[in-house]
Amino acid sequence: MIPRFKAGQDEHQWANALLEVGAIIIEQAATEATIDAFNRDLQPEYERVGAEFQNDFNGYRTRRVGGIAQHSAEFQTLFTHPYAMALADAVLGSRCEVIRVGSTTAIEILPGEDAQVLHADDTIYPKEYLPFEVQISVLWALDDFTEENGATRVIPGSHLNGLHSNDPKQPSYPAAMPRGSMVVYLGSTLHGGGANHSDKPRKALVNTYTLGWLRQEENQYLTLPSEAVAVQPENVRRLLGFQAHGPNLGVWPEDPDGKWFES
Ligand SMILES: O=C(O)CCC(=O)C(=O)O
Ligand SMILES: [Fe+2]
Repeated sequence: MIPRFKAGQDEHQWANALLEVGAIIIEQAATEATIDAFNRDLQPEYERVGAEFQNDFNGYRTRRVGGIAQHSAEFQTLFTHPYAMALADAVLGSRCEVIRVGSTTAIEILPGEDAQVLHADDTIYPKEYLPFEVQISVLWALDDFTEENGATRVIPGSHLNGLHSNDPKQPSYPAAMPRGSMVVYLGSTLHGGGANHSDKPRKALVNTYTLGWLRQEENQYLTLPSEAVAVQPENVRRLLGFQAHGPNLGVWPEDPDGKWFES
């Protein structure tokens, strides 16, 4: 089973549970108002670009939107949520100077979609060189998640299977949870979107956080218009990658404390 916690309770257990089991659920960590406003902002984007990412892996009855920082003022609340930050720090903080985003994706699984293949998100990296956790994913339920409507499925313990394990013989469990909750999983944990057997879409926002010295999955510099970056608060800009990693990596001619961080 996926360990399940309530927002504000037993916080000292969360990181250990995540590292032990590979995934945890934290129920109702965001407010209804945040989720409502986020969903309202994203709706036109699903219509506009949602079908562009359809393929064998993502599915053909799933709509996706990336580069979320430019689409909703509510993004920052979810992206820099203290629970996400604390768990990213607990898993990754000892192996990098700063943590950065990997990707920001809204996912709407439409009725009739099949289950996604179970996979580990960190296979985008050559893990044989990186035999430790390099990222976590924080997936927000933007609708109530049920087994019927395609709640993300997770194989507890699969992060211990070894490199490039994509042999999901162990049982997977649905991350059923009320909207506003998050399921957090390690980069090496097998998981995937569930089949949607209901008659309504199932919406999620998944943000990944990685070691700050790794290449970002979603290239924020080319994805986001600079005006959209400029209006973000400093902590969001930094997390999006607009900062150096220590004194010598990802530097640029202007002083890091100049162009983007002048407040
Ligand atoms: O939509 C979901 O529940 C999970 C999607 C996912 O894991 C992915 O696309 O990498
Ligand atoms: Fe995934």
